[in-house]
Amino acid sequence: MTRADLAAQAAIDVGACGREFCLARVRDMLRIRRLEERCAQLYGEGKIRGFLHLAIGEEAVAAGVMPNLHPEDNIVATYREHGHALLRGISMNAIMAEMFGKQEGCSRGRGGSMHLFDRATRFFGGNAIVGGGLPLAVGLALADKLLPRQDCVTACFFGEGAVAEGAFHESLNLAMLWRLPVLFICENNLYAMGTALARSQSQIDLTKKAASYGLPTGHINGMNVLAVHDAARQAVDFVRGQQAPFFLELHTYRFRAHSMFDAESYRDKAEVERWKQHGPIHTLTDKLKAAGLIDEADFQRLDREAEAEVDAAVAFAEAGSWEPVEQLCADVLTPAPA
Ligand SMILES: Cc1ncc(C[n+]2csc(CCOP(=O)(O)OP(=O)(O)O)c2C)c(N)n1
Ligand SMILES: [Mg+2]
Repeated sequence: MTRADLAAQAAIDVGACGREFCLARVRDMLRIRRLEERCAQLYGEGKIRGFLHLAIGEEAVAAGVMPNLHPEDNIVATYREHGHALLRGISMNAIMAEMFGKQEGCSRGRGGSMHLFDRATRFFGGNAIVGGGLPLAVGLALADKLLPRQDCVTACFFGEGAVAEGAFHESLNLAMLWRLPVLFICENNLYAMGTALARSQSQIDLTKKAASYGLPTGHINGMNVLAVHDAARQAVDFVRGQQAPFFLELHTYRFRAHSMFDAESYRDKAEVERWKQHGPIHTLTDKLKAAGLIDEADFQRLDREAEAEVDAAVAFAEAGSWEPVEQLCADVLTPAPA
């Protein structure tokens, strides 16, 4: 994919995509947004504990990429993965129960926010380690190649902070050397905790790092769900068809703090406000309204549905059960006595 192709994608208009397709993307992003807003509230109430990283503002990433994947494809994500898990098909009930630490959660309450996992949908986490998902994705793709599981793709999401890790470079190198079907999706939200990319990297065009290992690359406005969808469709087609890796950089921005503990002293409020003007939900909704494809009532209906789904998920999580303490050591590997 060339830069010219990507520029063409920026011009994708809602009319060409159609009302139903666009409504589905609004619905997807609203489901993520309302789920995460409620998580923040529940965190304040002490119902959700531990670490919590929200992707509010970044919803177009998961909403643009996920519809392009097949059920047999693998997904690996970071600790900012609630939306990815949800749109991959893990139920909101199972996600919320996991947030609460209840055994009805998708990781049986043992993972929490950062470790959502679901074998049935081939959602292989939820990774707390920066860059930790990349070798895992390469391993999954290698297994697919050797078994073989034909025509599968492994989609690997990671933040731009991962490019500072050796695992990033080793993973891209091996994926290219062994021609493994991995779609590397870099969610470049400009900051790794409080460190701006430009403060830590001499080369901030991350596609150049990937290109140095021979991967084909593309970069795109990650706040525009239609552009993300189109770029991801082409990238997924490439990876599936060529059985070779591809690197996609999505320019995005988180509207909230890095996690629930972050004074945000590394960026000013005006910058956040500027990015909010490009918020993925309202920009798409505004375009759809301007094109006469939807009206406010359509939006309100989707919003009510998302809120109702969240209400039901919270009730499910509240009614869930704690793992009995006797099971504390189940699945814990202990070394054999010497
Ligand atoms: C190997 C490792 N080093 C440091 C950390 C601490 N840490 C947690 S999140 C984070 C920033 C990662 O930023 P980025 O990859 O850009 O993802 P984002 O949080 O922006 O989505 C760091 C340094 C970690 N989890 N793992
Ligand atoms: Mg980042």
